[in-house]
Amino acid sequence: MLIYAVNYSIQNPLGGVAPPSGLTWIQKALHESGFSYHVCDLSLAKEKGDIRRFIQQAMRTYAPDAVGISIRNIDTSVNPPRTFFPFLKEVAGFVRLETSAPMILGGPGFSLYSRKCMDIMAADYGIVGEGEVVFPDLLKTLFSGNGVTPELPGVITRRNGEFIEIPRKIFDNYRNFGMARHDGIDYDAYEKIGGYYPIQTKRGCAFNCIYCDYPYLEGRKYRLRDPLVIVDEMENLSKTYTMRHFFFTDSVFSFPTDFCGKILDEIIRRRLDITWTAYVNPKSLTLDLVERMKKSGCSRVEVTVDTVTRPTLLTYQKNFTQEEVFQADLFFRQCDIATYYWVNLGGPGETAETFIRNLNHLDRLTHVTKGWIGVGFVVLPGSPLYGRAVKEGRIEKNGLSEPYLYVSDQLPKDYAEQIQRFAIFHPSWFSVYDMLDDDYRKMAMKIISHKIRDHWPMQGDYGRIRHEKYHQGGLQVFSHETYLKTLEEKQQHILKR
Ligand code: B12
Ligand code: SF4
Repeated sequence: MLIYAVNYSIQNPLGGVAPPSGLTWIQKALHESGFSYHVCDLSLAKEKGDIRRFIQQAMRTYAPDAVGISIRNIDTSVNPPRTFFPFLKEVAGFVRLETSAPMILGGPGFSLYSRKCMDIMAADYGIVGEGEVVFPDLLKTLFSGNGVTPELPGVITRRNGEFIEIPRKIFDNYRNFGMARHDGIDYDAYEKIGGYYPIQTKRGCAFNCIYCDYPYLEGRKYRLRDPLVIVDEMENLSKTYTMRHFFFTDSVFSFPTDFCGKILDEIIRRRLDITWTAYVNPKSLTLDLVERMKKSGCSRVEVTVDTVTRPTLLTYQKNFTQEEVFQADLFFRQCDIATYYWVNLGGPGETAETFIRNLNHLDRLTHVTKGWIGVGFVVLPGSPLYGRAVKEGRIEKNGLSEPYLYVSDQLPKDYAEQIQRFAIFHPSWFSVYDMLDDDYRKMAMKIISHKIRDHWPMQGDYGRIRHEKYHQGGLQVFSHETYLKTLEEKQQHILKR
């Protein structure tokens, strides 16, 4: 049994709909090793009560010999971060009520917080990192019944109450993994909730942005799939189900640019009737590549610039220059590609001066379909920021069992008010602070309940309403402390209801 443990409450268009992409690769590996499997996808549960029902039904129907749980999310990664550990504990509890079969954990969230997950979920085994090779091998060893503790790369388990952890491995033969298997995933249900097929073209990121754990999760060297196989997979999916939308799950889809170009050319050559979106980086973008993006069905790009001043681009260790950010903005405008910008102010090295300069530079971007301003970074195990936070005495070495948010202590006192004012005068920009506005929440609820995939026009409308409201005196800006306090009160109120 493969359980996709994604909290149903964040499976919505604003948080991004994410089908179990890791499990598509696990399915493929199990199939090739001769195992049969069933997927229990908790992210399709609509109500809280469905979680137990989904698990119970799946367990009683299939009586599995082993249960693999895919742990994707650990927290919301916004300010303040909300942890999903209680949800994960609940999932494990429901599984244990049904079976004593070995429980094996994996997934990106697990790879970041393996010990904590093992503890709160009382799991038997976990696999840190990629699962294609190790998961079937672990099952074979367990089912062979010789009682040997499997010494396989990435496996974590306990012996006499102590953790045993075998170092993980990054697999060089990724290119030979071929094509993921999507048969256990209900893409028609995902189509109804505004989903995208997850499709991976490579693993790894050679850059070293300070807050980022993707190189830790996927490796620092690019491992590329065959472009023909990638587009075969896309073509098969688009012919099998009704959904037409793809999300390239690569850390950065646009880099290396020549590899990205080969995939785009193949989609264009086959005239696939699809749309796609992806994380795109300003590094080395050319007008020619952006034109091919448009021609191959790009519906929007997600650009994680994070910061735009020269000093903070350096402290954030971003791999592109300020000039490349503005150049990319121009290309997207020329090709009329919708652009979501992700900015995170208040990270390491941010000062009062760079903070204001950042806002001024954001004002210079000409083609922002939607922009999001976050404050601070959740410190992720495996990221360079982790080491810096330890050095600065913010967190203890090996002491990260709960999400910790890193916010620069040199920000101007009224940074929250400044972000809100910036957004009010730039209707395409939003931030965590909008979440306290009832009109924003209403708009978000409408998007969620009507499953509106392309929701930026509605957000743009809200941006304009917000501007008018502010002028009419119906909208006050507030401090970060007030934000935290009010958010807490609102959440308590919802919990009571
Ligand atoms: C693409 C992506 C997205 C896309 C997904 C689009 C789509 N259609 O799928 C979008 C933008 C929607 C998105 C949204 C969010 N994301 Co995101 N996302 C990613 C990203 C870059 C890739 C995930 C992926 O698909 N990988 C490809 C698959 C093949 O790899 P995999 O899942 O890791 O699976 C492998 C192994 O983990 C393992 N494995 C997986 N399952 C299992 C199960 C078992 C039993 C075993 C043994 C092994 C195993 O084997 C697999 C094959 O090798 C990761 C970062 C990363 N580089 O991993 C973040 C990541 C998963 N996201 C993260 C977060 C937080 C979120 C959001 C909550 C953000 C938010 N506040 O909205 C939302 C949640 C959405 C949701 N509904 O769950 C975090 C989760 C960790 C954490 N801090 O909680 C990550 C790790 C990024 C980070 N900052 O660290 N995301
Ligand atoms: S933020 Fe993007 S470019 Fe930077 S290290 Fe992470 S995945 Fe690579």
